[in-house]
Order: sequence, then structure tokens, then C-alpha cells
Amino acid sequence: MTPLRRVLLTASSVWLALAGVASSLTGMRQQGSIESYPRLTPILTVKGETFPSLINVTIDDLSAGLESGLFTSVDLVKTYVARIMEVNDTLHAVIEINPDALAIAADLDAKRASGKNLGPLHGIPILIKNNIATKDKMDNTAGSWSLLGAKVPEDSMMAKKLRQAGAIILGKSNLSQWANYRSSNSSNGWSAHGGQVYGAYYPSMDPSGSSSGSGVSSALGLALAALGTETSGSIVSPSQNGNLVGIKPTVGLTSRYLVIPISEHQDTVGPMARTVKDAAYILQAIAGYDPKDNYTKAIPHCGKIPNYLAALDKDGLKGARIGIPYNILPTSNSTEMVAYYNAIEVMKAAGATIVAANFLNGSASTSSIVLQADFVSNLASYLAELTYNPNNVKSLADVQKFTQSFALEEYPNRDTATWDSSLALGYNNSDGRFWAGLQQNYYAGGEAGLLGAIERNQVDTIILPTSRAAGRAAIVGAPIVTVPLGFYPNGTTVVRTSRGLVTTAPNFPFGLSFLGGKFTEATLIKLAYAFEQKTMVRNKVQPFLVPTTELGDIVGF
Ligand SMILES: *[C@@H]1O[C@H](CO)[C@@H](O)[C@H](O)[C@H]1NC(C)=O
Ligand SMILES: *[C@@H]1O[C@H](CO)[C@@H](O)[C@H](O)[C@H]1NC(C)=O
Ligand SMILES: *[C@@H]1O[C@H](CO)[C@@H](O)[C@H](O)[C@H]1NC(C)=O
Ligand SMILES: *[C@@H]1O[C@H](CO)[C@@H](O)[C@H](O)[C@H]1NC(C)=O
Ligand SMILES: *[C@@H]1O[C@H](CO)[C@@H](O)[C@H](O)[C@H]1NC(C)=O
Ligand SMILES: *[C@@H]1O[C@H](CO)[C@@H](O)[C@H](O)[C@H]1NC(C)=O
Ligand SMILES: *[C@@H]1O[C@H](CO)[C@@H](O)[C@H](O)[C@H]1NC(C)=O
Ligand SMILES: *[C@@H]1O[C@H](CO)[C@@H](O)[C@H](O)[C@H]1NC(C)=O
Ligand SMILES: CC(=O)N[C@H]1CO[C@H](CO)[C@@H](O)[C@@H]1O
Repeated sequence: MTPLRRVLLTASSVWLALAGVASSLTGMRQQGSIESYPRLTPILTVKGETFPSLINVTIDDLSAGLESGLFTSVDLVKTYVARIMEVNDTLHAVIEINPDALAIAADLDAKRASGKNLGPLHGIPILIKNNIATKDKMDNTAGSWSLLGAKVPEDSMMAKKLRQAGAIILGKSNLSQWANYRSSNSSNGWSAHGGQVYGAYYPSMDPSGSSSGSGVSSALGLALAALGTETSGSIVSPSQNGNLVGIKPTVGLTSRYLVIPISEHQDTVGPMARTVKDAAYILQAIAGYDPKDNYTKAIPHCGKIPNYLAALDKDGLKGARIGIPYNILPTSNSTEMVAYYNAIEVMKAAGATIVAANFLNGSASTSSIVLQADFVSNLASYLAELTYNPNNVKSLADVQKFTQSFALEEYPNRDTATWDSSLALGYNNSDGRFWAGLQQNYYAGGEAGLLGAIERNQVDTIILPTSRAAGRAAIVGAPIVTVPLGFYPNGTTVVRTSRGLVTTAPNFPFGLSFLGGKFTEATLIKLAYAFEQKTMVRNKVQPFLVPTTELGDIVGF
């Protein structure tokens, strides 16, 4: 079989398989079963050479293969692009592929060949969420038609740092439009420009959001990993749905310069990867001071970033103090809570001390004013940075007007209620009334909440089911690391939203979150890594749909 035919055959059988999936979806849904999906056999061995499988490959595996010459970064880009195309029609996870990716890969291959290695991410393809700007041929739209064609003055600091570390920015991942800050009745993973993202673990799965495409891409190996952004839950929640490790860094650890904002007080950028170690590699590359985002001035030790890789210790739970906020846990014994209590036992057995770390106020009172007023200010500031603004949107009011009158934005089927209330506030974050809201958040997340519970009980972390973690950390800009914890068993009742997304079903993964004080990522990484190594939950559940193109289909042909 000629190489070309092999690739085409693989691709066409994939399309056929996908067509089969699509046509039998209705039947599948009724059965609530994932067992009868077609699985093709990937080509992993060619002429005696064994290639790592891209569904679970790690940065170390890829680096080893690149170093030994088993494959090149050009091969990697070709393979990942083929995988993206395999699931393009079904999952809509990637909104745009970087037209320069092959050239960048070739350049990095040449550098490697000449003995120049930029570090662990050298030549590794990574996707970034479509609200993180690049000054290249790609758009940065947050999924909105209003920003299609807009130009930025330079790369975002995140893009710059990835490139400096040698990573290949493979493309932009789809997202909940405006990072889920537009509508009261849209859906997770939907954007006007990118369409509806679906999750990888069940047909029509809600991918969660707003870093929806980043989660699906990392879960299915459409790139080694992806960057997401979080204001409240947008990294950890799609990471849990993708059976992933997500790191939501402390606000200020990673620069938000030229990232389409919601809130300067809560936004942060972080990695979504399949292992704690890979997430740590990526965090190491993107963390750091940026004069263009002065929140990064808060990084302790004069901006010196800890060695996150050195924090990885499989015995890291030994002697750790783990806080359990019993008074905010649900009383039910759901699948998720049973797994949570089992996790506590795993940690005890690994030598951790379990400590009650109750919150003063079980019902966190938080202020919506902070996001509303920040968005008015911060969006205007972002738009003011644009060097080309094709629809001349300068303010939230302009964007609202555009969205409500541009048919593809699906208004009013998907409303703009979030913006309507932001604008109805009548002021932005320079107003005194804003500070009252901010102080309320700081109290609810500080003394009365997460930071107070950590402080009073002298714990290294507080653990929560990921579905309950985000808001507690968001309001004080504190970090979270989520790792796979479990998944819903056969027989689970399938729950669907009014827009048809499945929110609970058999095979749905869920996560465990390690929450910490500000800038304690190294500690959280250590504990999460030790837990991951003891449990390896990720390997216990598989996506329903897996792209089949592997390096073996591409290399040498
Ligand atoms: C990756 O998946 C392959 C095939 O299922 C398996 O043989 C291998 O052990 C997995 N590797 C890791 C690191 O989980
Ligand atoms: C993905 O599929 C759509 C059709 O559904 C197509 O228009 C688009 O070009 C595909 N994406 C890429 C990157 O080719
Ligand atoms: C931080 O940066 C913003 C925008 O770049 C600026 O408006 C603000 O004054 C700066 N604050 C401080 C304390 O430097
Ligand atoms: C949850 O399970 C525990 C024992 O595993 C039991 O003592 C408790 O009553 C159960 N709670 C509920 C609400 O079912
Ligand atoms: C706890 O939160 C509730 C609900 O937001 C609020 O009404 C109450 O005042 C708070 N209590 C304390 C002690 O902060
Ligand atoms: C915030 O509101 C103040 C007072 O109305 C105004 O002067 C300022 O330009 C606004 N800033 C932004 C970024 O909208
Ligand atoms: C969403 O909300 C808007 C405004 O209330 C309404 O017109 C529209 O019908 C809603 N869409 C759906 C699908 O319910
Ligand atoms: C779910 O059911 C299928 C049969 O329909 C069985 O093969 C599979 O092992 C079950 N999975 C679990 C986790 O029980
Ligand atoms: C790269 C890619 O797959 N982009 C697709 C995202 O989804 C929309 C449809 O919802 C397609 O139009 C894009 O081509």
C-alpha cells in the first residue's frame, strides 16, 4: 500500500465511521450506551519502530522521540492536524489551525538538528484558547463575529512565552463565546463563530466551559495540551469533563496582556493537560512577570518562579495537612461524593493528615458587581489595544449592539443578559460602589472562606470535588489544581439540557480539586502529582470517539 493511500484510507474510514456514529446517534442516546461505537486500530508500529500513542503521550515521550529522530516536529504537526480534521465535523473543538505551524515546526526541527534546544517544550504542538491573541495569521475573537479580522499590536505574553519555550502554537481552540460572559441562555462550548463544541466522553456531551475546545483537544490528543483561561471555573470545569489535569494559577502568576478579558480581578491563564507533570512543564514556561500586566508584580520572591518540576514527588502526600471543609460538603452520597471520600482514604494511606477546615460561612456571599464592572472597563481597555478594529467596537455597548443585530450571533435565541446587567449597573470598576462589591468578595473568599480556612487550620490545601471548587477560589484569585477522580458508571441516568447537551451520563469523568493560598502552585502540584500517581484514574475511562491517525501513519512517508 502506498503511503498516501494509507493515510487517505485511514482518513476515509474515519469519515465513514463518523458518519456511522452520526446516523446511529438517536439509537445510541436511547440505549445510553457507549459500547457499540466503532473503534479503528491505530498504526503504532512501522518497520519495527514503535510510536507513542497520541491519545496518552507525554511531553517526555515526545521529547525523547524528537531527540532520537524517531519523528520530527513536522511529523507531529501533520499528525495532529489530521486528528483535528477527523473530529472537526463532530466535536468542533478547534476553531482555526495555524497556517504557519508547519513552517514553525520545520524551523524548530532545524534548530534541534543544529544542537539548539529551547527546553522541554521544544517542538511540541500546543493549542491556545481563542481569546489569547497572537500577532500572526490567526484571529482572536472569543468566538464573536465582531472581532473577526481584528489585529493586535503584538503577541500576547502567553503566546510570546510559549514561542520562547519552543512550543508550536498549533491553532486556536473553540470556547464558550466571550468566555461564557454574554448570555443567560446560551450553552457551554457554543460560540457564534466557532459553533457548538461537544465533549469526548459521550455523544453530545456538554464539554463544560468556557475553555471547552481546549479540554476536548487535550483529552483526545489533538495537540499535546492546550491553554485555557479561567474567571470562575473555565479551566477546572472543562478539565474535569475531559478527564484532565487543569491548573488554574493564582491571578497574577500568568500575564493577561492581550487576552480578551472578563475581569482583571479574577482572570488567569493556565494549562490543561493529561498529566500533572505536563501541566507543570507548561506552567513553568508561561508563568512570570510582565510589565504589561501589573498584577504579575505580586509574584513573591521578586518574581522568581519556583521549579514546579522539582515539586513532583510521588510520596508528596506524606506529612501533608489536607483540609476538608465538612460544612460546605453536600450530604448526599452521590457517585462523586463517594469517590471524594475514597480519595480522602487514599491520602490518609499515603501518610497525609486529614484536618477539618470549615468555612465560616457555608453559603459564600459573593458579588456579581465585580465581574460586571470589571468587564465594562477591561473590555474597553482590550478593544483600545487593537491596531485594526474592523467593526469599530470600542465598548461593551458597541459589542452588545453588534451582537444583537448580526444574525449569526443568534440573538435573541441566545440573549445578552449578562451584558445587559453589566451595562445596567451604570458604572465601571473606577467607581466607589465597585469597591464595596470587591471587599464583599474578599471577605467571602478570605476570612469567611477559602483563605481563612487554610490559615486557621494551617493546612497545605483544601480539597473539594471539582464541581464545587471554582467559585470559592475565583473571588480571591487563589489557585486550583484539578486531577481526574472518577467517572459515572453504567446505568447512570442521562440528563440533557434544553439545548440537547448531555450533562450527566455513564462514562462522564469528574475531578478532584486541590485549592490553596495565593502562589502556592508548587505545593498543589506536589500533592496533586502524588495523588495522581497513586490513583491513575485517567486510564480507567476512555473517550467514546478517538481520532485514529497516529505518527505511524505519517512518519517516513
Ligand atoms: C497509552 O495507551 C496505550 C494503549 O492503550 C497503553 O499501552 C499505554 O500503556 C498507555 N500509556 C500510558 C503512559 O498511559
Ligand atoms: C471543519 O469542517 C467544516 C465543515 O463542517 C469546514 O467548513 C471546515 O473547513 C473544517 N475545518 C478545517 C480546519 O478545515
Ligand atoms: C496597572 O496597569 C493598568 C493598565 O495597564 C493601569 O491602569 C494601572 O494604573 C496600573 N496600576 C498600577 C498600580 O501600576
Ligand atoms: C452516606 O453513606 C454513609 C456510609 O457510607 C452513611 O452513613 C450515610 O448515612 C449516607 N448518607 C446518605 C445521605 O445517604
Ligand atoms: C453568610 O452568607 C450569607 C448569604 O450570602 C449572608 O447573608 C450572611 O450575612 C453571611 N454571614 C456571615 C457571618 O458573613
Ligand atoms: C470608567 O468610568 C469613568 C467615569 O465614568 C470614566 O471616566 C472612564 O473612562 C471609564 N473607564 C473605562 C475603561 O470605561
Ligand atoms: C433566550 O432568552 C431570550 C430573552 O429572554 C428569549 O427571547 C429566547 O427565546 C431565549 N431562548 C431560548 C432558547 O429559550
Ligand atoms: C458497562 O457495560 C458494558 C456492557 O454494556 C460492559 O462491557 C462494561 O464493562 C461496563 N463498564 C463498567 C465500568 O462496568
Ligand atoms: C478548525 C475547525 O474545526 N473549525 C470549525 C469549528 O466549528 C465550526 C462549525 O461549528 C466550523 O465552521 C469550523 O470550521
